[in-house]
Amino acid sequence: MRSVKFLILPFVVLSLACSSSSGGTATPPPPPPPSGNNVHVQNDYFTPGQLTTTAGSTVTWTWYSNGVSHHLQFEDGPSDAVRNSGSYQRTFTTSGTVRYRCLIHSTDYTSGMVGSVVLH
Ligand SMILES: [Cu+2]
Repeated sequence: MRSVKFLILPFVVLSLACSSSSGGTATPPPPPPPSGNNVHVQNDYFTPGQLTTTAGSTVTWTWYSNGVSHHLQFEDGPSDAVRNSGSYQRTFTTSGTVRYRCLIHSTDYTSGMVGSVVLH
């Protein structure tokens, strides 16, 4: 009898811990804020929306979108494939401002899911 109690108790504790999250789909915690030349692709925005760095820098966009697809289209031409995970890198060689957007969640480079890289 005593050994049965010891088997059941951990199971009950685990069940209670798991039932505290509501709903069926667990949402992972938000990622820590990006630092350096990093941008997070989230739903439906970029963090930071404007990244300031130096010409010659490589910027990395990493998807934290919980499986939702987003896309990068740069105003000066390059684009990434539509994706829902992973990352994309681009090296900027000249100074100036390059705007970009997610084609799925914006209609132009000024509203919706838009961002920019300012290069000095
Ligand atoms: Cu998007």
